[in-house]
Order: sequence, then structure tokens, then C-alpha cells
Amino acid sequence: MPKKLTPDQISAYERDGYVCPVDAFSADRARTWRAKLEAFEHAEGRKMGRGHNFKPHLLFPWVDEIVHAPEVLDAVEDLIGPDIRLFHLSVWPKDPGSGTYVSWHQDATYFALEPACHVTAWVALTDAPMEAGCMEVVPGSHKLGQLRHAEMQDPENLLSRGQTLAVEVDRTRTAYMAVKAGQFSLHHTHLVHNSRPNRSSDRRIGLGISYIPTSAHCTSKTRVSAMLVRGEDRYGHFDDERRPVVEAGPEERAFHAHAVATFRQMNADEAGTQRSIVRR
Ligand SMILES: O=C(O)CCC(=O)C(=O)O
Repeated sequence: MPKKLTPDQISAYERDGYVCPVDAFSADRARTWRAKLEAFEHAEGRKMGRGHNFKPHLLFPWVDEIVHAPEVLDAVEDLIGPDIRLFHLSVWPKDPGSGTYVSWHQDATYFALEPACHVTAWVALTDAPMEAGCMEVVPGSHKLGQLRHAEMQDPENLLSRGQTLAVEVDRTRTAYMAVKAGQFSLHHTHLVHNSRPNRSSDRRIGLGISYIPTSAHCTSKTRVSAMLVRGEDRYGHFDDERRPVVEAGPEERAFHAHAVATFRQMNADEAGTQRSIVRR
């Protein structure tokens, strides 16, 4: 018996590689979280974005609350089972009128996960309609397996390494994963997707939370950490992650810096094995 998704949503995920939208939190709760994120940006004197958007669940108790919320984890459990680690988390802010975008890619590209079974819950802190540059997906493309990517050198691309699909995939029929503040979408790690610039009048902000079953392992030579968020881990493939107690306190910052550096090293190892560069 599924805990949150309907049998139709589970079949849609298997067939299309995504489910959207899923109701989770009130718009007010999402607004509170957005205010906390923006207060941090204000205090630091810089916005979250490329280079500063990894693993905030290690810094902020409010993000820890979201990644452990049954509203999200029950749906994830319906797709990957009850023993779950949070493998990665990126914050995705796009300012109105800015040119920032996310190129066509598959999440699995530099994750080195075996098997490639991770699912990303994209939790909206603001409304993310089509005009704000919500994610656009190629339904069913998760069945194509891992495709070749190249690195695109473009500062407007929010992807940390500019990884971009380097093979033709039929994109004549795409779907938009529009969500409202407090809702989320779910997508498979091999689903081909992108997102366009924000043409609305407000920021578009979401958390892309990547969950894996504890049985999955990372084949990289660099051992990474991943937080156990539900159930048990009988495998020991990852180092544990410390839950934040104080909002961006010194211990939180130190642990976060180490975990992000290790994750980036793993990404670099993987990119090194597949390197090719395209310029724009
Ligand atoms: O937020 C976006 O626009 C893209 C997010 C994304 O690519 C992801 O969560 O996998």
C-alpha cells in the first residue's frame, strides 16, 4: 500500500520518469522558509547560486526539517523503498529577468551511483510556473539510460560543471513541471530535463533533494557522505552526515565545507573520465 502517491502516480513515474505536482506544505510555510533563505543571503551579502548552492541541509535546521518531512519522504519511499539516504541537495534560485538557466542534462551524469536509481524531489519555496522557468522534461527519456554529456563554459548555466547533453534526443514533445510554493515534483535520475530563464516578476526558488536507497553505492574513488533520513542502513556505503543544530553556526559551516569539498572532488573525478568541452 503506497504511503502518499496514488497507484496512478507510481505508474506515471515508471512510464514517464516524473510526477508533478505533489502537494506537501502550505504556501505560508514555504514563504517562511524563503524568508529564512533570503535573510541568510542578506546577512552574507551574496545570493545563493552557482558555487554556493550545495548541501544547505548541513547548514540550516529549516532545510533539515524539509528533507526529513513525511510529506516528502512518504512519496520518495513509495518509489525507492523505506531505507533512504539524502545523497545531494542543490538550491536553485533564478532572479526575474536574469539570463540564468539550466542546460539539458541527466542528473546521473557525474553521480557515479550504482544502480542509477536516485529520485529528486524539487520542493518549491516560491511559485514556479512556466514563465518563471520551471523544469521542462522529455517524458519517457529516463528509459534511454545514461547519455553522453559535454561541459559547456557559460556563466549563465546554473549547473556546476555546465554539463550538457551531447547527443540528439527527440524534444518535440516536452512537459513542464510547474509547481506552486509548497508543492514538489519528483524525477528520475536519467530523465532528460532543463529549465529556461525566469521571465516572471518574482524570484523562482526550489530545493532539488536527491534521495537514494541505502543499497545504492557510489563507484567513485572518492568516498562521499550522505545523510540517513529514514529507515536503516545495512550497507555502510557512505559516511554519515551531521544534522545542523544552529543556523549556519561554526560547526555547521565546518562540516558543510568538508562535505561539499568531498562531493566536488567526486564530481571532478567523474567528469575527468568523460571530459569534452563545448564553448558558447
Ligand atoms: O531548478 C532547476 O531549474 C533545475 C533543477 C534540476 O536540474 C534538478 O533538480 O535536477
